[in-house]
Amino acid sequence: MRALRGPALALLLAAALPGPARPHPQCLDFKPPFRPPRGLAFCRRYADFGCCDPRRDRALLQRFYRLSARLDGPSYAACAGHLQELLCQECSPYAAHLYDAEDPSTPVRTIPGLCQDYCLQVWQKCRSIFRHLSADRKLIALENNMAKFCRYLSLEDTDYCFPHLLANPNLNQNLGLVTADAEGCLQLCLVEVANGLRNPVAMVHANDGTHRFFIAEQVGLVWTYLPDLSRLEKPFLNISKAVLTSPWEGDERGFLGIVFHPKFKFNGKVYVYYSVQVHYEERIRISEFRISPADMNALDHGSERIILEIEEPASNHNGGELLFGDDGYLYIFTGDGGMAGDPFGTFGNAQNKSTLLGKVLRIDVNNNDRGPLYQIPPDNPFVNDPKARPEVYAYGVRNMWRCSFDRGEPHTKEGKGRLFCGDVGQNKYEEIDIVEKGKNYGWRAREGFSCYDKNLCTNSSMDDVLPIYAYPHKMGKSVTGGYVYRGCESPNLNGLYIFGDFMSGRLMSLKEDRATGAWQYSEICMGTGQTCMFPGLINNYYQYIISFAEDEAGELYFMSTGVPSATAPHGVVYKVVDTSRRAPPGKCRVEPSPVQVKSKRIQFVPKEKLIMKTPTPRPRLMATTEAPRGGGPDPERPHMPTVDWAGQALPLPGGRGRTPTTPAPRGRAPKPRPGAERRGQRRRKKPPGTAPPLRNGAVRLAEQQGRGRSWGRVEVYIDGEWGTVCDDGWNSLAAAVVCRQLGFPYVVRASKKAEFGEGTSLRILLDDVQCSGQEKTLLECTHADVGTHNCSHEEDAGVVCSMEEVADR
Ligand SMILES: *[C@@H]1O[C@H](CO)[C@@H](O)[C@H](O)[C@H]1NC(C)=O
Ligand SMILES: *[C@@H]1O[C@H](CO)[C@@H](O)[C@H](O)[C@H]1NC(C)=O
Ligand SMILES: *[C@@H]1O[C@H](CO)[C@@H](O)[C@H](O)[C@H]1NC(C)=O
Ligand SMILES: *[C@@H]1O[C@H](CO)[C@@H](O)[C@H](O)[C@H]1NC(C)=O
Ligand SMILES: [Ca+2]
Repeated sequence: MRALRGPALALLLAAALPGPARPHPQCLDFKPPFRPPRGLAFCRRYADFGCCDPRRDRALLQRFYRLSARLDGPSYAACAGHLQELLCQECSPYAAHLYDAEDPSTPVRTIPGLCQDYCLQVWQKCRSIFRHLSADRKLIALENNMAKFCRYLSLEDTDYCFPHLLANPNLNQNLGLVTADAEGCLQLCLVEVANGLRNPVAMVHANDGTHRFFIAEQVGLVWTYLPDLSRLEKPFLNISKAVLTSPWEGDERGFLGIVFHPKFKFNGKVYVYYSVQVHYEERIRISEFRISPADMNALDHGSERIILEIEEPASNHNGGELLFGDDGYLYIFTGDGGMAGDPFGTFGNAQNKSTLLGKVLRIDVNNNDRGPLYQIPPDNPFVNDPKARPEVYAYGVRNMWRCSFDRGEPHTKEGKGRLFCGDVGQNKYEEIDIVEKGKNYGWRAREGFSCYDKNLCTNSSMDDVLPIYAYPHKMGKSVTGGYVYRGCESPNLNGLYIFGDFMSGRLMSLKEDRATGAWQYSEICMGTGQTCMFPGLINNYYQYIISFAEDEAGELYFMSTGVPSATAPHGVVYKVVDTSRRAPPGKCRVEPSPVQVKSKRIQFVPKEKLIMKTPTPRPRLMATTEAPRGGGPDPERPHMPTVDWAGQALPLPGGRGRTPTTPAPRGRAPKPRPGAERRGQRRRKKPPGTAPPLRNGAVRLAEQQGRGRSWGRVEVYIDGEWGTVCDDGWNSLAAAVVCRQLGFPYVVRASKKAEFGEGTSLRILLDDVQCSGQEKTLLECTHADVGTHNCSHEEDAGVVCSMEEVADR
């Protein structure tokens, strides 16, 4: 066990898994192979893809010169080729396999595992070269016994030894390309980056070279994280007192967005977007804060200036994204004001340019220290339209949840500045839009590509822009917009727009066909088999995908939770990693500028583990390979990472390490979790211990549209089962009981006739419910006997509740 000791060893063991039946591409530093930045002069076979960069290649060449100087003329002629081949296996994409470095519990070989026929051939002609190649005394001792010698150098599986492995089409096809499963689902992996968060809605960076990141929780707290993933004890911002939200799952109100001014480094300004209640009126508020003069990791809480407030007629559809464009202007993404079907006014808010709801707004907050808090950019599209608010940049938006500007292709900058958004749909379709100035994105005339309001939709003067992609509700019911990947560490993902769905937990991607401009869809799954079998990587995540993020270096993250409540600390931040090809060593190194820390640091402790679906027990190693080889230090042994394994192996933000985890019992795989499933192993089950025990008469809402949990079909829990209420006499008194049970003080209306869908998978449990409105549960109202009814699911009852008094429209 040279080179791997102490914490590094513990970490290795934690990552130790039942060994592969087949090798997978992995280098001796435990990371995926890469495409060398320039060609290789010596190990040319691996010039396109492998584990050596030109520097390592030169070192191998030097070693070759040193070793061949020890050979006489005839030996050189016969053996130089073999010598080169043996040396160059360190550059093979399967190096870890050939040197037995995949299983950290066995010693690393000094000579790559050889196929028997090849070994015999080399032994016959050139066995003397081995004593120069390896200091392994045991090997040298076997030098004169061909059978024992070659057995000692053999690899367990004869197909995967050198050189047969090179000719194995299964291993060499698609090498270096993103792996997809049989259904075309791209196989990616994750790194856990932060956890224990309460509905993490946003993760942003300051663009100031510090590579800090800041994670916002819906309750109104923002935390500072350092590049080593430690969190500062003192919050960056705490406006939880002002922020309006509730513990109810799916509440769309709260702290929703944060963005650093592009010149934050110089002006210390940060903008936030949150829900507030002002005199019984619900609003969204966009405020400016300044950095604290005394602490670069905290905002000055007294510096708040309210830039803009917009009244919200209902508790859902509050938008929440804030972005700065390359133009230096602040983009604000509002929702249509809520309820269902954008019911306000003659044709809804989204198509009404004289309201700020259902819009993308663009304002200028630069030079606002004196005079107005914001100005209208002179080239805003409707500045000359007297019927339009001048802030409007684009309209016809329902509830854009997460937008991003494309950073552009790293070298050519192609695609830079494109504005991608996920717009949450009504009953049928979720969509991805590219937002452009002055354009109409269709809502409520259109939902996705289809008509929602037929009268509006057929009006040719609509002239709306269709989405680049829309998906039906069988795939997910609430889109979460993501990012075009432009990071450094996963080069194969460059140009892929990666997004997800809050309800179904599906991860998805779109790639533009540059010739046709069409967007091609691929689902993203979590890597199975050996795809994610690298130290520190996991392949599962919680289902409710809340948001995506980019760090300062452009790497991609997403946040999800197992319990989508603003008070449940089950949110995790994941970094997305493609193991099919990494960037060449050193290419993605960042050097964070120093941060002065005044508060206590809380070290990050990862909790999630790789899930092996069907662990293949690793065959016992052959007796000959069990003895530790290579007793003494060998100056000429293959290049192995020596120390700081923990600090180097993990592709983390800032390239720093993380705290080692407790070693897992060796040779046993972590048990697959309940709820892990093939499609991405997203977890549907809540973490244990979070659900309160159910009482008779408990209620829940099913078939929510979008993110709203304030309305839906009523489901009631009686004697161990969930069922529906079907009732033609269902009224607002009964609905009031349900709303109050769910924590909403107001009922907007009682919904009848299965408006929110038929709960056909459940039994009808209640009928003829008559309440005074003051009961604690529906069971306290008079009702027909449980399970006795003379109605069908077509009459399933629902409710529309509210946190505030709203007139039904
Ligand atoms: C945030 O502020 C509230 C009061 O405004 C306080 O009760 C709470 O403890 C603060 N939280 C943190 C983590 O500082
Ligand atoms: C558009 O919105 C404005 C502001 O809310 C409102 O006064 C007006 O009545 C709306 N127009 C229509 C046609 O609904
Ligand atoms: C189509 O829309 C325009 C502008 O919104 C409106 O003036 C016109 O009356 C509409 N036409 C019909 C047939 O509804
Ligand atoms: C269902 O039963 C109630 C009384 O229990 C009765 O008033 C009502 O007419 C019945 N409805 C139908 C559709 O049979
Ligand atoms: Ca649309």
